[in-house]
Amino acid sequence: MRILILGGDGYLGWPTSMHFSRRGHEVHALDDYLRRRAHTEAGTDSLTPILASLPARAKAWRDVTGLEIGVSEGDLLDWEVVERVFREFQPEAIVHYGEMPSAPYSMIDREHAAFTQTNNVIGTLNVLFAMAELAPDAHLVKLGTMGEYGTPNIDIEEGFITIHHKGRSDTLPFPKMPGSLYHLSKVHDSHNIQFACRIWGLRSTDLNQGVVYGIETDETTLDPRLATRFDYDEVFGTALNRFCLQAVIGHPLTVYGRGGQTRGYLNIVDTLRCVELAVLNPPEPGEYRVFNQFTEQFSILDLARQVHDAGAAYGLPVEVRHLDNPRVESEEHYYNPAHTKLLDLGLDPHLLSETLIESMFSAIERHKDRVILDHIMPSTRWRPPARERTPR
Ligand code: USQ
Repeated sequence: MRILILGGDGYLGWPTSMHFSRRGHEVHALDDYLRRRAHTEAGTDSLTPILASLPARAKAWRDVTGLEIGVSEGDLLDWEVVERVFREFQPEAIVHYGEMPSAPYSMIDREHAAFTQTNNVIGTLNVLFAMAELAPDAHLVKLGTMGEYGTPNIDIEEGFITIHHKGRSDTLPFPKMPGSLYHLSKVHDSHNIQFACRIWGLRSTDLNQGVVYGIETDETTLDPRLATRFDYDEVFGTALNRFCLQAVIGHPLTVYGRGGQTRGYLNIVDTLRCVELAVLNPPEPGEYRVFNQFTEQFSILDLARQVHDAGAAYGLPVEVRHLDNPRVESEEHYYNPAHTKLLDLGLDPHLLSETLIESMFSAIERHKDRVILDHIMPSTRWRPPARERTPR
């Protein structure tokens, strides 16, 4: 199959490109290096050293495996780029990771919020128009997020809920109450994608993914040049990856608030398998479907305790520290989202166990001299500090 990977230079996009290439698909990866630029501006970097560009990564892939990954460097906001890639590559499936992925980044200030929403919403709109005009039979596999739902006090369904209201009923999109302007950008995308399916007859799978952890996949370990990035800073690093790195370098684990915040989590190798299952089992034309993509749920404190215990077994003394929560979110809440559709398609989850945490420790240890300490503690706050009231 011809598979276009948008955001093909990222933490998930690059391993996904290699995963499909190795399984005999024709892969083309597009990226504008947004994340690399954001790191350069902030003075942060990936823990793992990664090659300097997509062409360099594709060359390393060819050297190691003899396989080709086509690459383009360009921005989804640039219609000429999008049109050219769709016209020349004629994708049958599009895996769309090509967005600004960080909740804290979107909450830094007005400029970062506007950039996040413009970049994500308009980029995706361009993809939808390119599909409608140039690849109407293609299947869009879009990376959404579990955070679109927020933490409602009822069970979360996979995308839709049947509502009985004043004697009538209908199946409607599940209500969304996201917790950041980044998560909101994905809600806006979901509405636009569903519209394009309903009105233009496109087909799409929206993968509402939980928080991903892990550092290695079957392909990244073939050669050091094929490594994927690993972020641990407060803006781009996600909870479990940050905790594992903090344990290795002897930094207290940064639990925000009471730590009862519960989210769905999955291993990076399961992300690749979920995306593959979605691509290989496309919906009908006109269909918009949603899969909740995670394998287990944990509270932040559960995770911190697991890292603490794995650290003890590994010989790392780990301290768990509760910080003032920089975010505005519930620290104790009900959480019970459905996640059966990917299991029904054949997902065989890699569950978190001490062995996996220990294997993350050893992968992190190899690069611990690269850690930039200044960017581990959170500094982005959801609410500006309360202003002093000036007496009248
Ligand atoms: N948290 C801590 N300590 C930390 C980092 C995070 O307690 O050092 C807490 C946060 O307060 C939050 C939870 O851990 O309650 C998850 O935070 P996160 O930074 O790991 O993940 P999040 O901001 O939700 O975003 C990440 C990805 C995003 C994806 C999302 C899936 O960056 O791209 O959409 O996970 S989900 O969380 O299901 O919405």
